[in-house]
Amino acid sequence: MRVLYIHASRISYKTVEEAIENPPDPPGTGEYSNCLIVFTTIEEGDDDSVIWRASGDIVSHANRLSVNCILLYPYAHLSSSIAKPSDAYRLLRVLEEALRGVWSGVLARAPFGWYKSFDISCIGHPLSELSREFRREETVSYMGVSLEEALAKGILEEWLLSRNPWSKDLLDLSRRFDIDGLMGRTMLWELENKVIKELNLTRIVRVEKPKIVYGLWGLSNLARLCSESESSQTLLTWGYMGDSMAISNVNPASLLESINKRLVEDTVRVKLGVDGLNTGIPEGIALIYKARNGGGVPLIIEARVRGEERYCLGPIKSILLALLDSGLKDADTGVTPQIPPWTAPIQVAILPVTSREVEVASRIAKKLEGVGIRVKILAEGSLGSRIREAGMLWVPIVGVIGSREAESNTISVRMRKDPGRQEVMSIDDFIEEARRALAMQ
Ligand code: A3S
Repeated sequence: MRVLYIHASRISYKTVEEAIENPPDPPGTGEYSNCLIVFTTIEEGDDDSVIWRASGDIVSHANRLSVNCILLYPYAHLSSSIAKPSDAYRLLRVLEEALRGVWSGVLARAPFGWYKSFDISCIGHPLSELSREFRREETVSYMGVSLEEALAKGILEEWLLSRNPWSKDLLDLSRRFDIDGLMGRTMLWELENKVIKELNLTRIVRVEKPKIVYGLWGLSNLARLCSESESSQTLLTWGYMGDSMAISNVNPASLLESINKRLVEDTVRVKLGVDGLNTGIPEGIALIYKARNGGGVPLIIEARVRGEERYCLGPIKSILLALLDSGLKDADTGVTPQIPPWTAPIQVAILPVTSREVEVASRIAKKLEGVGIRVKILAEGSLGSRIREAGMLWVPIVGVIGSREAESNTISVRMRKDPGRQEVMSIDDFIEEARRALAMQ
């Protein structure tokens, strides 16, 4: 389906002569002001789901222009593969009904099947001329109707359709955590290893990358991969670290909860199969995490595939981004955001107050690395800016060494999970405390 939008201060038209045998609409004239004219060509293969998607776009454009009228103008000239008149007319009526359900202004439709003369005064601002095309997507439907129709009828929540669940804040945060760089890969490596170990995954299978992994469209892709995968206890992987999902016969909800309980608390259960979302899975449930800005992130699919209970967890990168997202939700309520210490790329930051303490800081860092802890010495800039830098990276443990601590072979420690408490302890006690705090729960 192709449309041409014209924002006109005025349009008038009148039928001149019949363009097809027995046009379905009678001859007539029309005149409208401050109108969004939608020249519409219905193309071969268009179906109701295309119409529902177009209706959403038309209304949002009409609202953006704050016009007081939408004029549907049947127009057979925007495509070289136009639908035959009977199909075109039926779908234009469906479009008119779909718009009537969501548009409160004047809604008009020019007569179908006629040659018409018309006068238009296009306003000429940057959004006053736009063209769009709408294509059929996989026939994903919900409760037996297209997703757009389910949305328009209020049986499906808008945020579940969102394909981009991540807010600007989250994208800024994931850049700060360098999600595609070394820091991010460390976090994904830790998560992937924990998933493989806890779910006892015994094989890794390469699959093609799903087109979309978020929202209901993404769920439909992941569910298809889940149902096609030969057996459970498998890690399906399609790219870099974290581009993978676990297929197991062990329900991963408790694993997800142990990583961060909000990843399960902040989810919506969507029924799959016959009276839910048709995803190629006969029956099941999907847990979709509701992102801070209202998008949908499928995290778990519970399914019955070929008679076997089967669970799909992931993609791992979605889990990591949802982790950061739930941290931002905590920050919204004044709670210090955290990540599981065992995933933190920097687990301990050591801050020598002056250059005189750098040497002792290095000695402590070496001892921590010796027991497998990821540590970084922050020595550049003022102490305040370095404490802020450690906070911006959600570092679980920060140790400060001034001249007093250096002389008494101690360190002043602040645990992120208890920001009010600051404790001076011996280096050996500190190393024991760090090992305990950073152990994988
Ligand atoms: O093609 C003759 C007239 O019949 C209608 N029509 C279509 N409209 C949209 N999509 C299709 N696939 C159509 N097939 C037929 C139109 O009303 C068309 N008339 N000359 C203009 C009227 O200004 C016109 O396209």
